[in-house]
Amino acid sequence: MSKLRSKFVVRLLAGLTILILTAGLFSACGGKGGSAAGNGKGGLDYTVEPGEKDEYLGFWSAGPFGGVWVVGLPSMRILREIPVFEQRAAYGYGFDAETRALIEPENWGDTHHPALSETKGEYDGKLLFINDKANGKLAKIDLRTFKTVAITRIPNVQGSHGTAVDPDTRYVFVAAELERPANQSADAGEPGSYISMLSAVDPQTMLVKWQVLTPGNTDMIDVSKDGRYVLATMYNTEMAVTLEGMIKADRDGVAVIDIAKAEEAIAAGKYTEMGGTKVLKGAEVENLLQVVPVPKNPHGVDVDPTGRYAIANGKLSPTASVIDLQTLKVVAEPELGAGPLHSQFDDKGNAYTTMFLDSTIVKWNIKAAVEGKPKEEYIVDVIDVHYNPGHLAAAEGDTVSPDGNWLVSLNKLAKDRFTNIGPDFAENEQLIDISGKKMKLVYDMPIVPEPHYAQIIKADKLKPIEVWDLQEGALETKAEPVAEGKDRIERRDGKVYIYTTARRSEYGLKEMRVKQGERVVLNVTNIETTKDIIHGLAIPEYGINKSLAPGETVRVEFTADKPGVYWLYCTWFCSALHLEMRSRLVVESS
Ligand code: K7E
Ligand code: CUA
Ligand code: CA
Repeated sequence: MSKLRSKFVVRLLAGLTILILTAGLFSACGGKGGSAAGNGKGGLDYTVEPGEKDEYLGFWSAGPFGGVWVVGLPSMRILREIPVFEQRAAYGYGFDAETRALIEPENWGDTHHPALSETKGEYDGKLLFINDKANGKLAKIDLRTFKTVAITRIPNVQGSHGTAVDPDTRYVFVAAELERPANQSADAGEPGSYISMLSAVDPQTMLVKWQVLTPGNTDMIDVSKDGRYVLATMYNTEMAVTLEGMIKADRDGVAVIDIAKAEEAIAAGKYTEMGGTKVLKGAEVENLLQVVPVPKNPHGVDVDPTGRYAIANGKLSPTASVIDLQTLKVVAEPELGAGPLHSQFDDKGNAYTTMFLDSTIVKWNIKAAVEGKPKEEYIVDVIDVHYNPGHLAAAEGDTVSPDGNWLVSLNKLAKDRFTNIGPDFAENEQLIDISGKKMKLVYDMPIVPEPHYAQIIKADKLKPIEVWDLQEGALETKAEPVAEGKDRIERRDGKVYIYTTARRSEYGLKEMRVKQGERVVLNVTNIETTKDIIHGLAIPEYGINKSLAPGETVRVEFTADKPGVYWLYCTWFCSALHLEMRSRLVVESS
């Protein structure tokens, strides 16, 4: 018997002993399997009983749904959507001047990469950033309210793609995947003259502080754990415009940009102005940008929790490239399987890499690979997923201390996993227990297409509000809170100001009488102080549709150009008399 096999037998026996012991434990206490200890088959329990709460929250990019799904883990229950780049009636998002200004003119987006804010390399639960690949935008979401509070258009780029923060959220970095001519007003120009760049955005002001031109398209990015480098894979170092051209070179590269050097160069005025921002030519500023060659057309690049290594995935090569961040040299190219795309990490020195073509996740030991150990030793385990995984997301996975318990495989194809729903299939998110040596698939969660990446944070790091403070709840739409009993209509400065309240089951004003042609400012406060009592207000004929959480005030403006009677009605089922909750807008013909 080979040494390896005898080792395996020893492990098997050890495993069996543990199994027998734990089985004994559960039969002794006679429970359902214990909540933390296991579900009776070894491993973690993923059941979250009715009434129980999830330990983690996952923020899923919703792809062309233009927003974010919030998912509880390990239950994999969808808890809400955060609308970002697209109007969403349920939340009244994009139905007032302020939120409409955020999403217009496109009113759609393609979100890929959520990036939670960090402090000292840990998710701090304050902010969430997400890109819009379609329209070159970046959004900021406040995690106290789960609302989109800012959207920035990144100048000079098409396809803002990879998105990442540094360990103290000094910047949000955004890659520009799709190259284009430097001057869009000129004719198409020679493809060789197209540009791509990496943008550094200030998380507070959401202004682009600087951009760095790169010698290839920037695709996926990550930041080193010491905040020194931002790294970007470039699959098109050829700067070609055809598929054949993009896969011509044997090696492409990872651009490594020194953040402090960029700041120095900006301070020293070594930039050119382009599209209103300061642009550094990566190749011309000394020590600003280095390219680490990796096998052709890499995709994901992920820095390991220790900060020592960055893993670039081969996509067209069956290998990952381990880049030593002290020397910026590739120190190992472990062979993993077909189509490696993205990596995540646990707390034990292992990486988990998706194999798009093999439909597997490979768990491998970084140290063993760097030490040049044989494949049987650095590959710890391989699990089948269903099917064709893109990203994967581990609990606290991009921090300096991943939790090493849960991993989700975000599979692009579901094929035979769910009931037929016509030719547009669901995608499949699979929950995997990574607490043991062997990965264990525990749950399939169908989801509408198509998420790309997700980040998973300990839920107790977030401190969301439940009931708005009256003043703060009026800020978003520049409204004025209306106190109970202060319902009124005022005419001044050529406008009609309607102030009213909403509570179960009535609006303060039963009737709102205006004259045809008058400009109306409607200001409504939900004066409830009980959590989860949400009211809506819709006057469809005037394009009005808002929702009001307890304590929230909204302001909408319209011109009463159509005479007649229009009911303002409540769109959230708030009480037994919800249907009766309405107020009459009477527009008297002039
Ligand atoms: Cu889908 Cu990160 Cu946009 Cu890879 S990207 S799969
Ligand atoms: Cu208020 Cu329904
Ligand atoms: Ca290439």
